Amino acid sequence: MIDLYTAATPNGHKISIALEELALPYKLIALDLAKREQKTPEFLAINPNGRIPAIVDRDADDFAVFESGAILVYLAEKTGKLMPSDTKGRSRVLQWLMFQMGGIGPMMGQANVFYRYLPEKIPTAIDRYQGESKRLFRVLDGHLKEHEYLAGDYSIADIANWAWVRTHRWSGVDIGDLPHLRRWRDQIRSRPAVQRGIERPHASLDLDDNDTSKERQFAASARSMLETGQSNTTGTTGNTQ
Ligand SMILES: N[C@@H](CCC(=O)N[C@@H](CS)C(=O)NCC(=O)O)C(=O)O
Repeated sequence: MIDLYTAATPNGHKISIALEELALPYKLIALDLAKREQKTPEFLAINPNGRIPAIVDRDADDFAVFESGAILVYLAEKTGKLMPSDTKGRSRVLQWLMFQMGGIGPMMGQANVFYRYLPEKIPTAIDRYQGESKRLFRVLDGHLKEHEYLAGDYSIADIANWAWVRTHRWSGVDIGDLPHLRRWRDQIRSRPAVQRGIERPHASLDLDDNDTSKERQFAASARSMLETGQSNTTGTTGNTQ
């Protein structure tokens, strides 16, 4: 059994999707980020960075893993699924996984902070992070023009990137002119395990609809995390990068 510490965010969804795809039994432990449950001493013992997601593998001497990319690799290697084991195939998956971890996630996370959460609107910062997110989306679109998935068969690289790309509207980045990215987004969204994964720990803001009151609520809760985090020694920024 795997304990999954999570919340309804893109990084959390990567892991619930992977666990659903792999049909691994898991126990969900939903942390309320606005109540700072990710900063308790108990959770910091599992993830010293004080952020979700994290897992504890009860079948492997309570081995704890934090950082969503590292968790995905751990789960893929544990099961021998969602990532090939040959050197080149594995490297291709890791390249697109790192692309998400080092690019898509941080850029969209900062776009959310400047576009949605901070009360002060700084146009150059918004343009910078939305522009860089869009540039990265174009890279994905160009690759997906020639490939069904990012790295050979459907893999943890697709899961990691998809969990963020689906939230493009929240970051204010349009994908109307990126047909291959939209094809891939829709194809992955149709997978039953993916649909279950994004409902864990509970249904999140539906990023494809325009419910402004829910949006306001979600942004207010993220904003409060951002503000309370400023003086905290664990360096929280309340964002989802
Ligand atoms: N690089 C980390 C990022 C984790 C992260 O930013 N998690 C966010 C939610 S998606 C979080 O826990 N935010 C709460 C906080 O900053 O206190 C990963 O991929 O696991």
